[in-house]
Amino acid sequence: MRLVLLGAPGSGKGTQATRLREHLQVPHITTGGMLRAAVDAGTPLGLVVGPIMKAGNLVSDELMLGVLEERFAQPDTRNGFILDGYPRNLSQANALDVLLVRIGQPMDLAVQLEVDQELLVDRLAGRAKAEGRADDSPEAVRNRLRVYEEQTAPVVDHYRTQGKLAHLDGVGSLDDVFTRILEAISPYADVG
Ligand code: B4P
Repeated sequence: MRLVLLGAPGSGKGTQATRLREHLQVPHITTGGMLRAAVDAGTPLGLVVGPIMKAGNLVSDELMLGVLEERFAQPDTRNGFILDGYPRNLSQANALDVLLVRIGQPMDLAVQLEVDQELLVDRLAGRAKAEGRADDSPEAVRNRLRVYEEQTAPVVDHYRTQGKLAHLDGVGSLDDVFTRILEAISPYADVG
């Protein structure tokens, strides 16, 4: 199964991807997670992207493509993947199409999780309290939601046009949302 998860910050992409990884037994590729690991380790990449992420802005397309290409060069991606956090704009969506065709792994489906903005803000405020993530401050969250509307929302149409979009309600319990995703991906995966 080759799956892309789309949705605003706080829509549950990372949360559901973790569950899907166990279920589908394919790697969860999280660009946000990879960048946070680089920041925590103080690598040259981390030093560059740390302030950008803290402000809730997008890291440059060029840097992100490098990170992604390196990840897809790992052998564990050959039997499928769950991609979470990429693409975040149309240029990344086009670059991803090219990359996946080049490695002979065109994606099966993009799943979009739809959640109202008010609920997104509540969820991220909850995570800010629980985890203290640098980009969950109220100011960064406002910016991330704005960046999503301006740059990432058009990616949904990119996949709709390709006939590869499943648009799902992301509101409800973690189990409810997970069940909706399993139903949407069932034609593409042996998910039991
Ligand atoms: P990400 O790590 O992708 O952050 P995110 O959009 O907030 O989503 P995340 O997956 O973490 O949260 P989730 O919705 O699961 O990106 C962080 C930053 O990295 C970006 O701002 C950018 O700077 C950079 N970046 C990453 N990829 C990039 C790219 N391709 N190009 C450029 N820059 C890039 O969950 C949020 C909260 O909601 C959690 O607390 C969770 O418990 C809760 N929640 C989830 N589902 C719920 C439910 N059903 N009910 C109640 N709460 C729920």
